[in-house]
Amino acid sequence: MEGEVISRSDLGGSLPVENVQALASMHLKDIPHRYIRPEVEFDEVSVDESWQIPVIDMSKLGGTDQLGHDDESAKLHHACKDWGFFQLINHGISEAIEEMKKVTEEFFQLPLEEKMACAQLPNNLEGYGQTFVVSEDQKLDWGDMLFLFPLPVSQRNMRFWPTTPTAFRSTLDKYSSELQRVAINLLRLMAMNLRVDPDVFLSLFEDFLQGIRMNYYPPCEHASKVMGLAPHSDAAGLTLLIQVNEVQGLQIKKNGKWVPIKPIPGAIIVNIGDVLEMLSNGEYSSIEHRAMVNPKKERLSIAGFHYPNMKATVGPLPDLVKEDGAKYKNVIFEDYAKLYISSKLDGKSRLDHMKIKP
Ligand SMILES: O=C(O)CCC(=O)C(=O)O
Repeated sequence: MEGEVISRSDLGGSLPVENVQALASMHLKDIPHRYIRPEVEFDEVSVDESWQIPVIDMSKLGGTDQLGHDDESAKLHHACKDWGFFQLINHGISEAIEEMKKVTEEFFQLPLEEKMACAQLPNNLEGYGQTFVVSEDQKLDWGDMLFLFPLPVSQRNMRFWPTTPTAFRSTLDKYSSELQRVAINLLRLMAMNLRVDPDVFLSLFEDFLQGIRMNYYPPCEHASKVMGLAPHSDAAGLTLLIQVNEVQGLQIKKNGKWVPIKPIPGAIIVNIGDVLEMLSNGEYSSIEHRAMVNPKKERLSIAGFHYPNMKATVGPLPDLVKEDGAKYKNVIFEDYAKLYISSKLDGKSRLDHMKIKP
């Protein structure tokens, strides 16, 4: 797998659509029908405030070659099995996070023409625009995003990296490597919890492809009728997300209900992606989630996706296939990524394609 070039342009892209921040600034009485999602009003949202994702303390998890505090490792294992989502505190990268939040806010505040210097090109995922728009009649998300592949460094396409604010590039450079360090530590600990060889597990992630998606959701007077980001699970192995401002909007699906996540200030929200669900033969769950919009305030978030090598074969690890057999097919990650990108966001439907029917 060494030296494989990740030809991101081969992965496909999205159809171009209107800039939502510009659309929102017009304060239209009625918003275009493509943004209206009738189903939102009927979805059940949990009002039980005590129902929250687990909190994991990284400082209690030990080093990279040993299991740390048994209780905290067990908590991590249960968070991955039962929730597929948790908040990570004491992760040690607070300074990089704060700096990244600042440049992200500054980027989205730029005039549209300046942001468009980083606009997506046809059939390319990276840049400023939108993703997962694959047909002209599909419903649209109430948000814009800037997506970049900061790692591996050799694969960076600086064409899409903002030069304003001036600190953007150096800040993302620092943030992406610190975030990757946290992701690798977590993956190693998860491998140990799953009782698989951490080196074998991590070798699937060789080259450590990382995507960073900066989301901007403008306020919407019809917030109860639109969605910032449609329900989906992530294709990645592991996603590490931060909220840029205090506006909530992330919801996860649990027992048929949408559970709003209350971010702990400074925490990283971690979630299991489809790849980890497949590798763990379903022991860990990739959870459906969505982003809702605020009627009055803009919302920003930054998702960091940690993918396996594009040429890696992803499927249940032999040690985790028990008597009931493999629950997922094997797939080359590049093929899964193409399938993921070429379809609209639709819950866990793409992962369902990988399931072996009993
Ligand atoms: O904005 C959020 O909280 C969720 C973002 C997300 O799910 C994504 O970028 O894939």
